[in-house]
Amino acid sequence: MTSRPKPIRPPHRRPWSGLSSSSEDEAAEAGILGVPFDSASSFHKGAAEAPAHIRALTPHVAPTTEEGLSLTDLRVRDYDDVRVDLNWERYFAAVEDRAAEVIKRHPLAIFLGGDHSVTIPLVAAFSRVVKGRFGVLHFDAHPDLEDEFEGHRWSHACTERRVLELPNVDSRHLVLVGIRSWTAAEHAYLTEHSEIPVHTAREVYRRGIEAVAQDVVDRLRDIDAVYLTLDIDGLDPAFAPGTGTPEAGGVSTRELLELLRILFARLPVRAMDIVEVSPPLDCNNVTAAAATKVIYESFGWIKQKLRGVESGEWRMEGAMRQCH
Ligand SMILES: [Mn+2]
Repeated sequence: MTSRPKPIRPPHRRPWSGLSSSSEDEAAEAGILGVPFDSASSFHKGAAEAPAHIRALTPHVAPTTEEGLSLTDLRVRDYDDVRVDLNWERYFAAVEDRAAEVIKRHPLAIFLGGDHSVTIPLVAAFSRVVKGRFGVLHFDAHPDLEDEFEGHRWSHACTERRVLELPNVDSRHLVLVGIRSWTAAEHAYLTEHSEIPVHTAREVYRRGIEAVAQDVVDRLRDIDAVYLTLDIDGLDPAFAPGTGTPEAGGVSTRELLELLRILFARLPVRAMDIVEVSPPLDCNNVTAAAATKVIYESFGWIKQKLRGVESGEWRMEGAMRQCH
């Protein structure tokens, strides 16, 4: 009997560009978990399709950063998705448990939403694992600070109110960036809680992303760990049209990458989620490609960090000097 040889695909034609070699790799630098849930979305849905869709793009992505840093020696472990359960409480409990394992095992945990409600169990998991004080960077067009929305405290408009209820988050360490739409209740809450730093999209435009990033670094400087929650609608709809609640006047993908580059170099970033990418609302994968770019750059930043923070910092400063 003759057996037909299996076609051999080049490494970057495999999921995660071939960086995810073993599903059992506990020593991987980055662990990835999908949370395909969008039932808490208040407007257009579709974010549940994002984890599978982003994965499907990755065989076509070259395993390098934008500055040519090779990622081929980086190890990534993909934990697949937390399969959706129609019992919302049981589902979020499962997400929290699975996420806690990923955060415990890997220097960087990357979570793919889902709508922004999934951040509630993800940050709860972070709180459980990290134990010490931690900071949260909330990149979003909206503050997500409603106490209850559309009859539920787990709406995607309530994410950061639930985060503030965790024992090891101080409201001074929840930093909002990209904001440009508020409900009356959110505005009242933020007026009452002036200790919560808010950097609007307009402030980013007027002061520049580096000045804003430095303020975020100063605010979170003495913190033990940082969680980044990235709502893709923080980007301008020109850069991220495929999302349920687009809001004009946002920051660019370039500015987001510069912000994250600075935060990764100077703060103990341990976990990141990317939420509200909605493939059925997207146009030529523009939004999913922005999310994928952020993930691959974060692979590069964590690689630089694990090989020594100094070199990461130096590379960043060097790159900045070249630009000026
Ligand atoms: Mn949000």
